[in-house]
Amino acid sequence: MTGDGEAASRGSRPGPGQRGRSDRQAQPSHRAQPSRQAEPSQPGQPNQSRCLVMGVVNVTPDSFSDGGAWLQPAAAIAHGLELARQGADIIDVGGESTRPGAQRVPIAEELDRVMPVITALAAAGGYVSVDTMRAEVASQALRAGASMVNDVSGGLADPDMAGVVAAAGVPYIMNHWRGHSSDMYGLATYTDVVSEVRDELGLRAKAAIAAGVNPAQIVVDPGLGFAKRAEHNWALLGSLDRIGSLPGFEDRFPVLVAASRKRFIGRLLAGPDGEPRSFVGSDDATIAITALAAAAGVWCVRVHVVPGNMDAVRVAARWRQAVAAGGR
Ligand code: PMM
Repeated sequence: MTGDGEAASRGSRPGPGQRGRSDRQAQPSHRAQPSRQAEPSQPGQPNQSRCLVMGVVNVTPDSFSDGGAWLQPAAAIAHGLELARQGADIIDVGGESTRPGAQRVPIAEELDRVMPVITALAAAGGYVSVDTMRAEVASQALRAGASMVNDVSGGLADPDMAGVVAAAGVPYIMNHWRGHSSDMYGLATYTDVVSEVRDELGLRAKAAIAAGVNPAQIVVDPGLGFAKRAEHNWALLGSLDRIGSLPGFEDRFPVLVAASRKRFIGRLLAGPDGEPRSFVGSDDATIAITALAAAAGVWCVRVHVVPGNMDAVRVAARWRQAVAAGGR
């Protein structure tokens, strides 16, 4: 059980809005709950008293941040179990790199990469998210025990994705996206990035709901690095309070932030020679972003390293509690 006493069995767990899957009228109540004391999470058990921590397992040879490290199933499974042991609330398993310029992986290869890992982690009791743009991969992953779909294309890459999510009644992370990695920087043109990302996410959320997805199961993500340059990423991080409130929706959606090890952090921290900081060398800065994002009320952070980020969300929960108490 979580510190909040939530239902723990897979499939009956509450989604991001903490409501049952049949509650179609329900709107997300995603805000962190500063009035409650943050409690340490248990492996695989989402804990809504603070911002959740999603640990990343990239089963790819070429992800920009950790490509190749977890390509073998045994290594990926061991890594996922370690992230859960460290307290990750969700383990996000993906088999297709989205680094800038990446070409698509054939579906058979994506399935070969992720299915043994998802099957093993779910069987071990982990709360597993499948990071895929393909409806068929999502469908097979959910049948194998995944509890959540993380679609970096927000449903744009595969028109069948929303139907799969709707039928399964699981939480659905919808990332802001404009096109595949092979040409995404050509799409990084904005007049007002925050407004345009909100508008486009709103359209994606409406399309998902029209396909039957329960609005209470939708989580939105500004899509840092996806058709965005550094200045766009920083503008979005500086406006996190606006990301969850989408045009045409009265209530806010929970927000996920995935800044971990992204290039714009390495560039900010470049040395005097202009050389960007390495991906691993950006981990402390990722923790700083996690603390700020969690203090701003985001629902979840997606990270490569759990312990420091877990400390950051616990500090942020206590910080929010103090802010809510108004100095008393
Ligand atoms: N970024 C990556 C992969 N999956 N999922 C969501 N929801 N949001 C993201 O920004 C996101 C993602 C690419 O980063 P990685 O190669 O380090 O996993």
